[in-house]
Parts: sequence; C-alpha cells; structure tokens
Amino acid sequence: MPATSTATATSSGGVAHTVKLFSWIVSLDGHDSTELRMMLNVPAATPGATHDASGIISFAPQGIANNGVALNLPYYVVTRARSKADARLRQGESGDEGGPAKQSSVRVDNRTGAISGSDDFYVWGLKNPKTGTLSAAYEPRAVSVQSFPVFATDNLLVLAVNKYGRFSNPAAGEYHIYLDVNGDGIYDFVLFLGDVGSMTTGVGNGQIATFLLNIAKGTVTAQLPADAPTDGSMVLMPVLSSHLGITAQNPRLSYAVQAFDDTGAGEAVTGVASFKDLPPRSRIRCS
Ligand SMILES: [Ca+2]
Ligand SMILES: [Ca+2]
Repeated sequence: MPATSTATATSSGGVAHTVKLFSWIVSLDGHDSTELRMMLNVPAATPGATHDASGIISFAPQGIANNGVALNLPYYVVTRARSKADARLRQGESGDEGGPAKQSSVRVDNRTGAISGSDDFYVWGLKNPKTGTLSAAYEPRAVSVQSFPVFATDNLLVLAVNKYGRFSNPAAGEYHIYLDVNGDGIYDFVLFLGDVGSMTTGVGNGQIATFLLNIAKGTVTAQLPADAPTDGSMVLMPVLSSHLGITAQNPRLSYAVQAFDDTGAGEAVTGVASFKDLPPRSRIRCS
C-alpha cells in the first residue's frame, strides 16, 4: 500500500512571491522515489536589488501513511533583478572636404533588462590588454573619466576602472591612479582605493573609499566613498577637482594606472591618458 501525502506550499519570508506545485498528491511505494516539480515566481519589479524569498513545502500524510509523520522541505532563493543596457555608437557623416565628423550619436536600449537601468558616459582614456598578470576580477580592461559640477567652483571627477572579471568585494584589491595636473610629465598625486577600516583603524571592514596622496608633501587625504557593487566589474573612484588643483584655467590632467589583486600580484596598465575637465556629465536613463 503506497504512502500518500498531500503537498502544500507556504511562503514564510522575504519579498512577495508565489509558488506553484505541479501536483499536490504524492504517493510512494516501498523502495520508490518520485519528483515533485514546483515553480517559484518572484516578480522582477518586486525585489529591485538583491533580496531573498523563502518558505516551506509540507507533505501531510493521509491516514497512517509514513506513520503519521509530516515532512517539511524548506526553499530559499536569492534574487537579483537587473537591467541589461546596451549601447551602439553611430558615427556621424564627414564634414566638408573630408574634414572631421560633424557629430556622432549613441543609441542605447534595455530591451532584455528586467528593470530600469542607466547608461553613464565617461571619456575613455586607457585600454589594457588581457594578460592574466593578475586575477581577472581585478585586471583592468579600460579606464575612463567623468566630470560633473558639485559646487559653483568645483567639479567631481570620477575615474572608472572596468575589469575583465567580477569580484565579490573590491576592497581586497588596489588601484593606484597616478595624476599629473600641471603638464610637466611628473606625477603630482596618486588617487588610490583603500579599505576604510584598514586606513583608519588598521582593521579591514570591507568598505572602500578613495584616498589622495600628495607626492611632494607626502600627505594622504580621504576623499569620498567609492562606488563598486558587489559581484560587479566596475569601480568608480571619485575625487574633487579642487583637491588636484584642477580649475577652469588649468583644466587638463594626465593619468596612468597600476592595479593589484587580492594576492598582491599587479601590473601597470598600458599607456598614459589625458583628460580635459569639461562638465557637465551626460547620463541617459532607459527602461
Ligand atoms: Ca593586463
Ligand atoms: Ca606634474
């Protein structure tokens, strides 16, 4: 005589979700096994960023099945809805007499994204060949700069480092950006990413921020929290232009980058890039 149970699903926590069981009666003979299929549905608009959902699948015995002992199976899922923004450059037509292009445009879309996303534009400066010299999670693919005004006389410069792989937490690696702000070919500052705990108390806490070393003075000043989502491949390193001596009269800087992974392996990114601080920034939201 088969042991028969009635299956039910009960959500117990996390974001709103539904569970569909493809059968609600489960019967097993001796030495038998079976499979109960379920569909867990978490609407993309519900979780937004990373959130979890959990519950219990209960098997209530019918009659004396399984000696009257009920079974409970927990389920747990961590969801992460994301956008999938794409961008394509459309080169403009050439000017008269074969001169430089009149204008170009960028077409952005988010056709396959589950939630809204943003395209954030930077001035591309450095491209780094993939050599495996350090872990892919920390090996830069490209480095670029964005600028936008935060005060009437000051801009926020954001140096973006895009990597070949994804890290769990960027605080385990290091990026050193050498900056020449007066055009003499000699670096004046090093903007670097540091673990806030390690820099302030000597004990790492996994939170990252930017710090600025004045090479001539040998001083280090804290800048701002760095933006680097977990399991991401981007690190955004902010610094105030006034702290670099960048002004409307002195808007140019050049930079080079060194990167290190969580084992201490590192490399110098190929080349030196230049940037002219011309706000405002450009940002396009797509959904
Ligand atoms: Ca490389
Ligand atoms: Ca210099």
